[in-house]
Amino acid sequence: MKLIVKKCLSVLFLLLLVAPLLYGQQSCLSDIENDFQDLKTSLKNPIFLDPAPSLNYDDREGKKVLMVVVHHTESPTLKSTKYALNSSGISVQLIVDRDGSITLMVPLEKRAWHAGISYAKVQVDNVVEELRKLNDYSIGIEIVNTGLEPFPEEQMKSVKDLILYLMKRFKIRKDMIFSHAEIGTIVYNSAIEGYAMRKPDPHKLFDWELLEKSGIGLHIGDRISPQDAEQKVNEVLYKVGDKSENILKLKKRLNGFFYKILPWNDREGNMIFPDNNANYSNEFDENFAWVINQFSMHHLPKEIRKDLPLKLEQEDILPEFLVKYRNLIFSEFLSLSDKTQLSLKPPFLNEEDYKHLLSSLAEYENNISSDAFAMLMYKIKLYYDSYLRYNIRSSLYIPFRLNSFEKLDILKNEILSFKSISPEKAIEVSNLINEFRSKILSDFQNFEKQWFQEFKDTWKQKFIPNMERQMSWTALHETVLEYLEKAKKEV
Ligand SMILES: *[C@@H]1O[C@H](CO)[C@@H](O)[C@H](O)[C@H]1NC(C)=O
Ligand SMILES: *[C@@H]1O[C@H](CO)[C@@H](O)[C@H](O)[C@H]1NC(C)=O
Ligand SMILES: CC(=O)N[C@H]1CO[C@H](CO)[C@@H](O)[C@@H]1O
Ligand SMILES: [Zn+2]
Repeated sequence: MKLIVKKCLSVLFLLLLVAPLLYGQQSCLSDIENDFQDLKTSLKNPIFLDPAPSLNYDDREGKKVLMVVVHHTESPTLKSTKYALNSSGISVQLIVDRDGSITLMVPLEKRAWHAGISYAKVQVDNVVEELRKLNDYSIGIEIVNTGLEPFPEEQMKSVKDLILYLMKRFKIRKDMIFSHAEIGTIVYNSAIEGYAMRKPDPHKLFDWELLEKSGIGLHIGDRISPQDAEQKVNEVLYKVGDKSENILKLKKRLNGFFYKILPWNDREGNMIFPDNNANYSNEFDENFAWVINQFSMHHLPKEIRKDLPLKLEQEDILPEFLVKYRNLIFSEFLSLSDKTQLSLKPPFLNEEDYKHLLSSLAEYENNISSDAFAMLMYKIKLYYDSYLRYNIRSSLYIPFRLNSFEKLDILKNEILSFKSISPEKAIEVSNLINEFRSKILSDFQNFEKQWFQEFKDTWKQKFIPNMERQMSWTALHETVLEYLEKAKKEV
């Protein structure tokens, strides 16, 4: 940093002689360095600069910064967060670590890629607009948190200071501070043949009340007593499945407050936009339950919010049947290994080639062993523990599967290139390996099918009904909404 400034100053000195008034000292620093200096001057918190590759962000194309979107990272550390962002080719302007330190990664005026599919109905220069693709209008803050733990005080304090700084610098209104969960809309996901909320971050333990006390965002906070809140929760006005004009009114009210009521896309993948004045049904359907979930995670009072699920799904959908496939594939390998050894035992191979064969088999065993499967299970579990649980993907075990086949090719080539193998034995062993290959291929395919099916069934039979019960509309939601509408008018 110092070096750049020095070099700049000397250039500046020359320029000043030639063209005074043309260049200010600021022009010597890049945008991100200017932001960094300004943050360091304005905030007491430790600030770090670690620019993201410019490939991972771009220009706002003339759009103005209007809002802040907060996230939790899911990744357990600052380092793993940076790695995860970069390796997915995405970005965020700022990351706040557990100790409260702040890392600046993207120039604040630039468009980082953190909000994805998103929507908010907001006021821009006194006109109500439905905005989508909120990366254009927002500054993103990632908060290091696995999604399963509280946010430390130090960290919350830095988030607060940072948002106050951004509000002041970009003239962001206090009602324009959003969670990723509530702007992230609902989408149709063909893998589960159903609708899902895209993002659950930051989770229910995020301290919205602290922010609101400092003039950030709208929240009912302690304007309702825990006793009153508790009592209202038990007063159920509507629940999933109900139909009424009041539910229709409520949908319009929530859209007026900023939420997207209809999903982002329909079953055919067509985008549903605009939402405003759309033909809402008067039913409290599954999609609306998701909207209520989005609203609840941010706006219910702390004492009530704590009873929402921390993760979106409470059902553990870890495929027990994995063990069955592990044993099946491993026993098929053992059988291949036995048959190959029996077929190629000296004198059919010379001693040297036979030793080589045994070590090649052992190496392959390593790749398809119980240990390798245990690793696969562990990864799947991690995946289920994280927020993408509702979005099944096969990408986790595809490398494992590919690896099994690639390494099998290597094994086969090694065996066929032994000097002492006869043409007849080469054919015999080739056939054994090919047979093994088609068996484990069908095992993997069955595994995939069963896993997906199990996931879908659990999703539909257990998770969705649970979620719907949690989201039964209560008098509390209406009370909170009433407060928020009033507070918004006063912004
Ligand atoms: C970011 O990702 C790019 C492309 O994958 C890679 O070349 C680069 O080394 C990564 N940078 C960091 C800091 O990890
Ligand atoms: C509005 O929705 C109802 C029920 O879903 C449907 O019958 C009607 O045709 C829709 N009207 C318009 C204008 O889309
Ligand atoms: C997935 C897996 O188990 N891969 C292993 C395959 O075998 C090589 C060599 O034995 C190991 O380095 C890999 O980790
Ligand atoms: Zn997020």
